[in-house]
Amino acid sequence: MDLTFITQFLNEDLGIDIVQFLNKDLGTDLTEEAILYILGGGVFFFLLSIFFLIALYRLLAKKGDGEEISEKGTDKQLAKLEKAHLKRQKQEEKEQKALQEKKNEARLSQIAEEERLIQEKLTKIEEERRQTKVLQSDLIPDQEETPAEPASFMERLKQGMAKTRSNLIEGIGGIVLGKKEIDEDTLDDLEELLYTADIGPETTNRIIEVLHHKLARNELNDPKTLRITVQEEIIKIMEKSYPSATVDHTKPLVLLFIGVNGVGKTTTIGKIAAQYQQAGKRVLMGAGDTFRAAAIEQLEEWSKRANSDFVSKKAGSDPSSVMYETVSKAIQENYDVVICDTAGRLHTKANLMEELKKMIRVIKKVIPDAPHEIFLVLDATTGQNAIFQVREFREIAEITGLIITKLDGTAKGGVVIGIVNEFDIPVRYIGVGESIQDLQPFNASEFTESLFT
Ligand SMILES: Nc1nc2c(ncn2[C@@H]2O[C@H](COP(=O)(O)OP(=O)(O)O)[C@@H](O)[C@H]2O)c(=O)[nH]1
Ligand SMILES: [Mg+2]
Repeated sequence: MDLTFITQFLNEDLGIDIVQFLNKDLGTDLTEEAILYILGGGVFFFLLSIFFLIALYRLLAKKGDGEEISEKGTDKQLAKLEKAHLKRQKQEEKEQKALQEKKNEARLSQIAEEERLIQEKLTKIEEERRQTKVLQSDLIPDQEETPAEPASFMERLKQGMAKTRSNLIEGIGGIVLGKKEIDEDTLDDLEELLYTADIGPETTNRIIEVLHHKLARNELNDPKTLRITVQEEIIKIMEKSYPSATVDHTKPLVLLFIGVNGVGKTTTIGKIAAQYQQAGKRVLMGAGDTFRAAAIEQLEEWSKRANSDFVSKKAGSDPSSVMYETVSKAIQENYDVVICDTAGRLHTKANLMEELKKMIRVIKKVIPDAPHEIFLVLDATTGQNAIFQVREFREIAEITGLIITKLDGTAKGGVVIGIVNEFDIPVRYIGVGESIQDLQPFNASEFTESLFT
């Protein structure tokens, strides 16, 4: 191998004469060839060791990398495991939560169901209690019915109207107390009083307007004139008259009673039946309130008390078929008066309308001009609610007369004035108690008298 390039490189490029340096400067005795081999070997070993070092370095580096890589891989795996664990944990939590929610829901609906059952039981108890009360008061002959000295109807009416009267008269007295003359403030106070006396907004406005006119014309100077003007205006309202109703020559005379639950329909039917019977008429009752068995029993008891006959079907039957049977029987057996009871506790107005319309249609099938009277029964103690009921029922049936019950002891008797003023339907009867003689034909002037004296 030609190694002269080494000496050439040392000599020419670095300026070192290696032969001279070794032999002369260091005193060795080496041939140029030997020096060249030594140098060549040196370079060879140098290059070889560099090569080894590089290889070693790379080997170590690779090992390091590997360790790092495998460390990285483990971390990744750990993170993955951690993530999966978290996911599973979350899933479990979610399932646990859903399960708890389901449990809560089930518990809630169980509680709601329990509540509903309790409510149902309470309603049933209340209904039974009420019915027992109604039946007791209706079945057990009333001791008060035959008092030693029976008070006249007018006396009972006055007694019954005592609260309404004192509210109105004492109320007006209180407003004008200590006043020498009447002004707008006085009229405002009076307006409020009339509202609270259940006269109704329309009628109150009518009375107040008249007073305003009088005040403007200087015709309302003192408290006495104010009281007299109110009284006169109420008398004017109550003066409305209608042709007498009962078609005496009609046979059978068919009367249909309508109105909301509890106003006194069945009781009033019993009282009217008793009065017809006392007048020598044969009366047949139809139990059109088929809603509850107790309602049928109540009418049956009244029919016994009133010595009249009675047609019924089992609870839940179609009231129209009861109407049909009652009216047909009345014709066949020559009854003078037919009185039909109805239910007032239907859930919706549409239902009530359809059922009543059907009943009227069925009655007309047997007697085309019947029912000869459709009486709407109103409870005076409900105050202005009675006015709303007239409006509602007027849409359902052609009401021919109103009956206002429970005028005994109520402070809301003023509602009769509102009803007379607002509707062109005659008030035919008023009730002032639970016994037979406590129902009388309505007499407007007697009623007005009961309001002021
Ligand atoms: N104080 C009083 N109670 C009455 C009068 N008319 C009816 N009642 C009572 O009102 C309650 C309901 O009467 P009821 O005839 O069953 O009403 P219906 O649901 O409309 O048939 C009963 O307890 C009756 O005794 C009345 O003029 N004065
Ligand atoms: Mg009834």
